[in-house]
Amino acid sequence: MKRALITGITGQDASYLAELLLDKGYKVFGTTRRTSTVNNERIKHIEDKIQIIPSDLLDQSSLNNAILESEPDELYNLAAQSFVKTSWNQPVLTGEFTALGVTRILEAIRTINPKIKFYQASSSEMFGKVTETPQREKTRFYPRSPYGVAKVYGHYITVNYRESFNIFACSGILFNHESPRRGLEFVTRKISHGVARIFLGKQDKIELGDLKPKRDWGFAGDYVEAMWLMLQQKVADDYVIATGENHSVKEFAELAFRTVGINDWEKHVVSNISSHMRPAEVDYLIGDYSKAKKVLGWRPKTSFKKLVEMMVKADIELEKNK
Ligand code: NDP
Ligand code: GDR
Repeated sequence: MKRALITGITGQDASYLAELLLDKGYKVFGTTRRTSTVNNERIKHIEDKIQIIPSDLLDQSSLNNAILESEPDELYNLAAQSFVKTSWNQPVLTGEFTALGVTRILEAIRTINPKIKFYQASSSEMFGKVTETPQREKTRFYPRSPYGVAKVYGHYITVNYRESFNIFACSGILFNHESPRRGLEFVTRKISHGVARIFLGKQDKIELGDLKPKRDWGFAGDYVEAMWLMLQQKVADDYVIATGENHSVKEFAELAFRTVGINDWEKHVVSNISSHMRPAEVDYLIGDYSKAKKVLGWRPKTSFKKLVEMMVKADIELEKNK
């Protein structure tokens, strides 16, 4: 039985990855940081099948201990301060978690068991103000937020430990991926949740920021399979994971409203650009996943329309039962 350790087990991606690994017969361990209230919503349905280990990205000994306790064959580093907007309010902490946290884990692997295969959750935010379209593995990074900068560090330290110490370390450069388990502060879930509540007569408007930015949005459940595939290869490498299609925030909102039969959607959306302004914006992302398709045999399975419908339907069910 293979063993896997996932950092940030309470997060969106970790919940899907844990399901996938359990289905494949893995023994799954996950780390949680200490919080004053338990935050296990996303993994409630599998809680009895996984083993939780307390550990924080800031605390080296807790990371060492997580590895000593779980003895993993594969380690997936999904923990991070992952909200781009917050990274301007907490730039140093974002660097500590999202950048230096990666080095702490790699150091733990290097000193405890360098045979552990490592996955780093890199991001399309590293491309930021894009220098090439579509973005691929060799596209120059131009991050636009403390989060993006921290992810660039995490990416290069992963490459560096692979080249310096021969650790099997992969970096998955994942474009935005969403699901009904997405945090409510991200724009897609904010929209699907707001649309559900408007449909049920519980609210009238959603306040958003700029509706123009475009993202390459995929389904998180499809993307965790790519993470696993990367660690099953003979050689460690880096891959872009995306759908190859992008849409604006406006298109997402329009489709979400149409899903519930509301066509005059603009009546329900307030675009308050100044109060949601980011000091620097990422306007346009679209990924080229041809390397992942060729080497990993991976491709996205869920269309944009299906994703939007899935999220709105799930939020209607959630809000109906409240
Ligand atoms: P989430 O925000 O849903 O989950 C992040 C996880 O990290 C949570 O479990 C959180 O714990 C944990 N965490 C935060 N800070 C610490 C810390 N100091 N020590 C230990 N754990 C911590 O993110 P996603 O699931 O969406 O993303 C997973 C990873 O992939 C992240 O690294 C993200 O940056 C990256 N990524 C995500 C993309 C996306 O579109 N979803 C795209 C590209 C990259 P808690 O619940 O306690 O807050
Ligand atoms: P992003 O996701 O920054 O791409 O990072 P987010 O959903 O926060 O923003 C996407 C775009 O929508 C615009 N926007 C709004 N965003 C939010 N959150 N709330 C609003 O009301 C709103 N109105 C417009 C934003 O300005 C932006 O242009 C996500 C995270 O999961 C990262 O961790 C991950 O690395 C990247 O995706 C790839």
